[in-house]
Amino acid sequence: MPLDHAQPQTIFLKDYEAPAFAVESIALCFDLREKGTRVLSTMTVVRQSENMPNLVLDGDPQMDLLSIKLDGTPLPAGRISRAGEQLTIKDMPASGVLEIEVEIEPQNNARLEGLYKSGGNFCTQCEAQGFRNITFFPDRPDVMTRFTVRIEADKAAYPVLLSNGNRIEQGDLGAGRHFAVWEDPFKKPAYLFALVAGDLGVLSDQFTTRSGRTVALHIYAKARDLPKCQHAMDSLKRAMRWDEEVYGLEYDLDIYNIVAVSDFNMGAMENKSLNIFNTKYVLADPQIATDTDFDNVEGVIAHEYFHNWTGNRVTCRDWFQLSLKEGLTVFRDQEYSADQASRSIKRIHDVKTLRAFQFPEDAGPLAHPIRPDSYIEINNFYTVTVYNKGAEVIRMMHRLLGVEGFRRGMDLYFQRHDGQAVTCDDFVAAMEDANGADLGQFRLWYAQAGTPELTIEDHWEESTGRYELHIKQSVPQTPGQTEKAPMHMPFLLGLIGPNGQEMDAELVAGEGTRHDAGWLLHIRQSDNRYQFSGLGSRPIPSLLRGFSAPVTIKASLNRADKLFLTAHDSDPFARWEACQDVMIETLLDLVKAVDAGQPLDVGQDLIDACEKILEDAQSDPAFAAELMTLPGEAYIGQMMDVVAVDAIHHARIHLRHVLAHALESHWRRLYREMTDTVFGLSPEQKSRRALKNVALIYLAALGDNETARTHYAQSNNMTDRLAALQVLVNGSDDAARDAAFADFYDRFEMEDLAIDKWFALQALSDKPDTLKTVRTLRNHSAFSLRNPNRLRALVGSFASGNQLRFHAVSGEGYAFLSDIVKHVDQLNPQTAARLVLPLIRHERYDPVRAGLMRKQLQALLNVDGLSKDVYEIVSKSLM
Ligand code: 0A1
Ligand code: ZN
Repeated sequence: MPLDHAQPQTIFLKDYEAPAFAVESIALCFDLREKGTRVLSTMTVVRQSENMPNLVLDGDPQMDLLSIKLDGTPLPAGRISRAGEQLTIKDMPASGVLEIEVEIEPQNNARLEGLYKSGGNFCTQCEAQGFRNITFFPDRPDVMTRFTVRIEADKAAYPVLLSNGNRIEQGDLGAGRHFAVWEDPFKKPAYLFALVAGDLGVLSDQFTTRSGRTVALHIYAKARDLPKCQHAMDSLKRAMRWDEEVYGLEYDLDIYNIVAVSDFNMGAMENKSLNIFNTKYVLADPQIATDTDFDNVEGVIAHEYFHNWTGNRVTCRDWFQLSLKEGLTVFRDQEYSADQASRSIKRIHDVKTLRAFQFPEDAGPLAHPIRPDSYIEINNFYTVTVYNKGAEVIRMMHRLLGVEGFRRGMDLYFQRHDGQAVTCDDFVAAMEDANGADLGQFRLWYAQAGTPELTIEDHWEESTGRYELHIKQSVPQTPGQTEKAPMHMPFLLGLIGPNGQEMDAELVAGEGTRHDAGWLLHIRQSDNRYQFSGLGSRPIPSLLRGFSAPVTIKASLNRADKLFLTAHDSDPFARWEACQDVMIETLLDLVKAVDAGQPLDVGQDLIDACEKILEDAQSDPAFAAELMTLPGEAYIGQMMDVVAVDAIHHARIHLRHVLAHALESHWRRLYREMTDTVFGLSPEQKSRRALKNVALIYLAALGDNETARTHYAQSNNMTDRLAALQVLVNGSDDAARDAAFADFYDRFEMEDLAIDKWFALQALSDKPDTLKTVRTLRNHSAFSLRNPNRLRALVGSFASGNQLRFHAVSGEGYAFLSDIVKHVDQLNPQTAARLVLPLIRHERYDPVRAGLMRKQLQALLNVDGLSKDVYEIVSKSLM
């Protein structure tokens, strides 16, 4: 049990109570100094509930309370009590003005929550509960108030002073100091408060809304990074336009600021009109950012912008409702990105992310519904479940109600709830009421954890021309939820004839409708039967097109059917899925053969299918690249009862080797044909680069190191450079690898984001001495336990991205990780709790590994002063 939280408290959704007091307005004054910052808060507080005489404010137990006055008079000690995170003011009158002065130490704040320093500048992060580290306040999202913020600071060191809303005053204070006053006209919860003070450059632009208002757009970053901010700016303008066009949503202030900071626990934060971003999601130029980085910047810029309506204008009543804003906003950013380039590739990427991270979470000790019922530390619930499965749940409603129906629901949601803090139920009710729909059963998606499993069988009756699909669903047990009810979900189906065309048919039994994209079947029961008539021959079913529900499938489709779909399905997602399925099947067979010491056979049918893909690759190179990318080792592991760490690696290498040799001439041809002489960022150019770099991987599998060496030497952009390094770091040519890594370091020493890649790639190597390298890099002068990006690059990549070496049977990888977690926890518990995750799924491994993993978890649990963040994760994983 951690000492400083003798009994970490669990918070339950069922205990929710409306706030006893409202805060009508708050004026904050920050006196920023190097050795401590004073914060004076003046708030008007109004009682909401007669039978609650005491006002309870949240505040960090370490915070230095200097003075507290009510209506101008200091409060006597007997009226105040402080216990843990709470400050109680007894017998609060029906309304009053509270003045509270505190002193805080942003210069020593390594948690990166509340007010802290990054790169010499002051910045804040208040979601979820960081505001309580700044001052005493009812720090809960249903307390929304009007903020006025005055910032005073040294003028030379902190020329830029920013907060939310509009700047209404600024000036000099003498003695080298200056001030600015910001006022936010919109009521907001404290988690959306932000402040920045620093020496920053700015890239400025403007946007004219469709109603003709001009919005000033500013991106602040270190002066030397400004040239890397243009892509973020362009993305912001595209996102603003998209939200007007798709949802009729306009920006509501005259100014929109983004600040890039290099020490940040997460990706970015949607503070009202003052987004604070991890540099990773702002800075992009072709020299330091890959094509994927460019796409990520665009996606995150859009995500934070979209929060202005889904999150800020309408916010969450309590933190259990987090998916209300996050699931919805992820869905919106996914759709935005899908509209920018290739919709099908975006969908494939999103599904890969869901399967790689959310499915394991849903099947493990930390499984929780997208609206959790309880938590110890809310920061642990910014999960792929709440975010990405949450987005899938929204996507299913979008599919069930249709584009227009969904839009009607969104309109009603804003009409009803603008300016309010609401629940997931309120959202679903708006969708229902706008469409006269019944989403009663559908609501279970908010309450039940676990990935539903569909088992599908089909039956063809030649004599009647009838085809039947029998779909069974079951929702697995998850911690605390043993009884599950069947869910309502959309299942998109195609019926494909022997000529590869969609077949006409009539649905004669079962619930469903015909759409352009196929049959939209409704699954509601444990047992569902659908019958089609009017078919001239047996169809091949194209199942769960577009991944229309976040489920797993066991179907009776044979390998030939899947390869047929790979060649013919008109739904690109389903084509990719069919191909991956055959690859997985092949890989699992190879794993068995490796284990049994038997000869490894790939199957000519798969090789032929791949050859066909490469012959047709010109029409959509990025799609061919996706098709030819082998499932990752971790994903193969997920398909097994016990993860066969080493055999999986060998099987995958073998499959790549076979496909490389069998299709060598295609790889050489494509590598040549996909090489552009001029670099560009158009979707077509990115698409060709993607295939070229997949070709490079296969060429390297032929033992051709020369191509990667030349590829590195000739690369004029980070996508190519990284692709070459990725190959070299696993290759047999140590001299070439060392030379390339040394060159990379020298070239990018001043570029933190590039150096993160340098750390990450070395941690991802499949070489036997990788852990040794990682240990050495831990002591590298550029490494720091305090910078989350660097930590994730080295330690996160190794532990969560290198199954082979992290799970070395010696257990040394586990010991390394637990040691790091122990140290990081003392600085930054939120990040420590994320780093520890690769240890928690011990039940998936053989007894030796599982025992070694549990040993490290147990050791962590015994650490004195363990944070409740890490405590929650580790203790639940040992239950
Ligand atoms: N709301 C932000 C992400 C975010 C969440 C939590 C944080 O601290 C615990 C920080 C940022 C988003 O969804 O972008
Ligand atoms: Zn978000």
